[in-house]
Amino acid sequence: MSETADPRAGSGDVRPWEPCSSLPPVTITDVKAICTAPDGIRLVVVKVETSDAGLYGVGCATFTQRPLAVVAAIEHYLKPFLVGRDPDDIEDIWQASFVSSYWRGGPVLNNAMSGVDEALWDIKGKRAGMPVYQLLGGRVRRAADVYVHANGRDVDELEDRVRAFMADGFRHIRCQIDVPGYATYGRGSADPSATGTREAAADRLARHQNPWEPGPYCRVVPRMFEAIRARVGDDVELLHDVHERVPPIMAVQLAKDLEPYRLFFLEDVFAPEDQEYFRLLRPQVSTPLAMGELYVSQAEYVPLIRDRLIDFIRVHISDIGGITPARKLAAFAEVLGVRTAWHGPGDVSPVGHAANLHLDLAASNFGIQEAYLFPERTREVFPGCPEIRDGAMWADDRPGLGIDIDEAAAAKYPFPDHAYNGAWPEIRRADGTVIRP
Ligand code: GCO
Ligand code: MG
Repeated sequence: MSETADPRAGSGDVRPWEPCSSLPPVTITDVKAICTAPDGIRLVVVKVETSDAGLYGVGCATFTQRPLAVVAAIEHYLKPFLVGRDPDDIEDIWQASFVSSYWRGGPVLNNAMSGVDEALWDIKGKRAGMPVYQLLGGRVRRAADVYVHANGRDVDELEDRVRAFMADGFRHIRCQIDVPGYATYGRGSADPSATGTREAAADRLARHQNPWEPGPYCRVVPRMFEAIRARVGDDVELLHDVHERVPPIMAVQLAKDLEPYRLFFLEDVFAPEDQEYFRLLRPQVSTPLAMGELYVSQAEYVPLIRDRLIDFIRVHISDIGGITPARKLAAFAEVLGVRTAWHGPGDVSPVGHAANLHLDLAASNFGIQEAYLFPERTREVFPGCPEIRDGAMWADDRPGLGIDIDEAAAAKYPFPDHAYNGAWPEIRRADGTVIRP
């Protein structure tokens, strides 16, 4: 290989192959972490810049409970490791980055890698002149059906929210309800539009000071679905997130109690540490089961997919390292009849939602896409934020991921100066025992 032929000469890069000859050679010149919180939720996005002026990519690296640790992993380790490399070498860069820390994996390092990985897919699409879903095999559907979050202090308020979403064309609706006197998961602020304000954060923190008890929760939820299903009928898909909080045997009973209400899926009935209980639950109920937002490697999914113990994988894509591992996991799941339901709350950046969408459009085993209705100030920071209408998320034919970040607008929304820097406030049982959030 002649030294002059390789534009990376001297970069210390030891790959034994030439850059792609059908495209002008280009190298990575910068890897930047951009922090912004337009909705009061800490988001981290990576921007990979190249030697081709104007050619850059963006990727989601959002781990909202430890964002600054992800920024350090990006700036101190991935940036020096990647500058000078060929952005076309997505798989090689992912594999080399993964083992470069020797002790590898985990949400911090995976989120840092995801920001780079998604940005490289964005760049490859731009260089190829096509959207990422085309690089993944092309569309198999016109849009990705989504589910949205309805919650209420009581069944009447919840019914109002469900009916409002149904009137807006949504066909899949997650239902969560207060358990009076307890700090229950899934209750956004009283006013959803206030989600990102300091008052809402204080409100959430205050509510989290309440205790939480599994007994009252396990009694309220079946009554909620009995009432909601009776009031809104069968022509809407209802979902629920247990959020890993219930002792496993009580979760088994809860899943059985919910069977008559024909949920689209029941999520996180167990904590990752208790996943072997799926072998006890699976033969007892036909309620579809969704699991996995807390997993931080493909390997954790293997027994659940291999043995068909779940129906949907709930991958927070940046937590396992980006599009590159996610598309392989989706393919493995397809072989075993398990569907995708990529994690998509407010603490996945709009760039991450765009990555979800491109995978959704190209996967034959697509199940459902979780959506977050970003407010206008967030959409201002992220031009090209995927459009949601008629109960689905839509992509257009723009090359790459089809989304950008306006760095000036992002700078208008620094991380909140909140005491916990994004960590989840602890939640305790009535006797003071701290529990999983
Ligand atoms: C979901 C998740 C989220 C998580 C949040 C943690 O199903 O969307 O459970 O609501 O709680 O992403 O930061
Ligand atoms: Mg969840």
